[in-house]
Amino acid sequence: MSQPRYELYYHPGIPGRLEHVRLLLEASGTPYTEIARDQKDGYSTVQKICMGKAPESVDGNPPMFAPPALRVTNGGSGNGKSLMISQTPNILAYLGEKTGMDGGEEMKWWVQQVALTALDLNNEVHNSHHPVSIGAFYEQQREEALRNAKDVREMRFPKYFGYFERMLEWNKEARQGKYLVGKGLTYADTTVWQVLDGCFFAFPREMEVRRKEFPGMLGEFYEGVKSAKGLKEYLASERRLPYSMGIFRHYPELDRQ
Ligand SMILES: N[C@@H](CCC(=O)N[C@@H](CS)C(=O)NCC(=O)O)C(=O)O
Repeated sequence: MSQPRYELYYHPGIPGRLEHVRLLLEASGTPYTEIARDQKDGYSTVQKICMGKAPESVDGNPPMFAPPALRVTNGGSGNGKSLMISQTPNILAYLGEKTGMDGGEEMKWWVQQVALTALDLNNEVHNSHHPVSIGAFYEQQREEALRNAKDVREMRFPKYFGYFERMLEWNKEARQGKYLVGKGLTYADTTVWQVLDGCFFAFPREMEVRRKEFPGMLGEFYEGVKSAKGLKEYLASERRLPYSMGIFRHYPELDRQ
């Protein structure tokens, strides 16, 4: 039986939400291609299928709301057609199960719970620079962004980081795990790691202070995941895109003053 083929649909130049999916695949050593980066005119295919008013459906799959999306061929559906799904946590749950990055039957709901929490923080950080309108420029909502980013840094960071830190302690106590859930690396770890890494880029001053407050999470855990098998090589490669004008943006005025 042939291996499933994983194709990712996303914007070509930013880590964005697809980075959570890339990290899962890279950490598990699973091959994939990116339509917008690996195919000539691939981005117009992404736009046709995932964006716009009337996105095209593929192989009878339902229409996509927005990128990222995953297309699986040879997935064992038995009907010879591909499966196409969107929504970051949905893609993570699907691939987590296929690659063993979901912690297995006993742990998978907790893995998903932690990843969903990290994605909530992901959204809050995005909204810190776009608190009024996703469609408008940052400069048009700068005043509100200053207020919102302060709230995210001062009120929300301690709540999220405290929870992740408690997860680490719980997992260490319950099963001597060095990651968040269970014995090995799961997509809970890669998803949390990506959000923390984005926060280090967006709010370097704030994160330097928080590192001292949450040394387990922002020190040991953060460094440990960074050097995990598969991720270390990926993070040093050209496949890892730099942050720019995506979810994580560095506006010095939004950082701790
Ligand atoms: N909740 C969705 C959000 C998807 C989303 O906002 N995608 C962005 C890029 S990160 C996009 O390209 N949106 C285009 C649009 O909304 O038209 C997910 O997690 O996948």
